[in-house]
Amino acid sequence: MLYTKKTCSIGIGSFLCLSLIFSCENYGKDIKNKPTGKKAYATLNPTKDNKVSGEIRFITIDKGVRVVAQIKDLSPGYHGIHIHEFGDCSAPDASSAGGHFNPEGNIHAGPEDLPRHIGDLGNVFADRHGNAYYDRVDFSLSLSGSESIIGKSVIIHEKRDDYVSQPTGNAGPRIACGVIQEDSRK
Ligand SMILES: [Cu+2]
Ligand SMILES: [Zn+2]
Repeated sequence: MLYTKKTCSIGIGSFLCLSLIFSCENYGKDIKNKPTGKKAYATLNPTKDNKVSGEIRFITIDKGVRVVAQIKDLSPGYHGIHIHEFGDCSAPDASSAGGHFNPEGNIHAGPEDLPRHIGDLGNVFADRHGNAYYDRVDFSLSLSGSESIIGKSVIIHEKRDDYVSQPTGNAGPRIACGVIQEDSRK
């Protein structure tokens, strides 16, 4: 009787303890991804003769900017994604968006490389249905100050960014474009 009771209380004890650990972990995660500053977004629209569209969001968190994008109607495989220097998608081929956003005059590279263009976000990967999902924390982006990305544009390319070819990663034509705007929604 006593033995059973003891086992039971140990059981409940560990359960409570485990739940506490798990909820603490989740609590920590929430804190880590909690917006701590400005947010921004861009609606991606297809350039002429393309049908690619999507949305990208930028959320300032504790140590960087979380970038989350959802893009559809791509050809399967990798496609370059960059922030370009002008918030102007008006040209049919989006050439009006200019080159990669690069206020520090660095070389073109991959998103995890330093130095790199601030705009070098790498590639999105589209599945066989043409859907791509991108979610990473970037430590070079900023939504405020002189190198803010607000008012710039996001471009999706037809080809994979090779992270090496200068100054564009040889990512080919621009297939979607969107202007980055501050998101004041709560
Ligand atoms: Cu680009
Ligand atoms: Zn670049």
